[in-house]
Amino acid sequence: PNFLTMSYTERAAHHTNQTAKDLLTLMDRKKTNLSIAADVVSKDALLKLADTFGPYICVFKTHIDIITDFDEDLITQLKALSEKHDFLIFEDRKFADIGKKQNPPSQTSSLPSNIPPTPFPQTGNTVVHQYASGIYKIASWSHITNAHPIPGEGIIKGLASVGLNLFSPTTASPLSRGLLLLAEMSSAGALTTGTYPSQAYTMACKNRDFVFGFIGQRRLSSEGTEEGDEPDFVYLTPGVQMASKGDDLGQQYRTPEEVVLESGCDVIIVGRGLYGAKDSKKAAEEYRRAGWNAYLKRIGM
Ligand code: BMP
Repeated sequence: PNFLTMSYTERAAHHTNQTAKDLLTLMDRKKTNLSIAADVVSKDALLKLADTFGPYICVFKTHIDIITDFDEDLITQLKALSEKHDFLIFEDRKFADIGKKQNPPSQTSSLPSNIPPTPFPQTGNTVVHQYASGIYKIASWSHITNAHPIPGEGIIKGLASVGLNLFSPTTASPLSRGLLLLAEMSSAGALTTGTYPSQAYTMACKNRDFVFGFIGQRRLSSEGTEEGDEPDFVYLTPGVQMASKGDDLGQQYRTPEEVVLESGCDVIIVGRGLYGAKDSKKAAEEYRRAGWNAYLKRIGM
């Protein structure tokens, strides 16, 4: 199948991960492939961005650790806005640590009886805790998160042991989360070159229940996979702006057309181009329309 010329909704049927299906159908339903990179440092500012840009976006991308006055109420309100405006939340955590212990010791027998069992696998290591625990408890609220493939496949296994085993506390239904691998970065001098993206691709192919796509600059080829057997992935692409080519710290920008039409990516992630604009709604509509028209052109509509 040629996924490049297929609609997002048609592609949803080629995914098993529920978050992937939700995202792809949401995009067509809401006619948007725009995501905002909400890089602000206060709770109020973050919620304001979610409410202002919510009607125009499919994904609200956070860096929750830059919020100075983070509290649990922020998460409650952000979840409510995600339902109100129909968008998914993506915590851009860029996990990069180990996922599984080399030789998991048998821990249950050695635990003192006053320590309650942890809700997640005892064999998981650093990323398991970073995803499930701490102050932010990312897995409990973020539909999507991402990881660098640099530590090897164990990082995916560790994160999946959390993200695929969560249940809604209210309805008890499964909350299957989704993971993106960072295949390429937008910044100048990034080390994601050579065989790095294709190795990320291979890791993703082996873990399609959880990994449904990439953060990258272009759709990756499927060299090595048998014809007719090619899997689909969703590509979310940062480094998008229409008015500027870059910043003074190495960010490199491309336009929505270059990203969606020429490079075959799916979601444009825009930060300063949106929240830095004088007229938020005008900018949101311009980026939404540019991204959407590029998609329609690509699928021949
Ligand atoms: P801006 O559009 O303001 O340059 O923001 C880009 C956003 O995308 C930031 O949140 C950054 O963390 C993220 N990002 C990136 O710029 N390049 C990458 O390769 C990967 C990213 O996640």
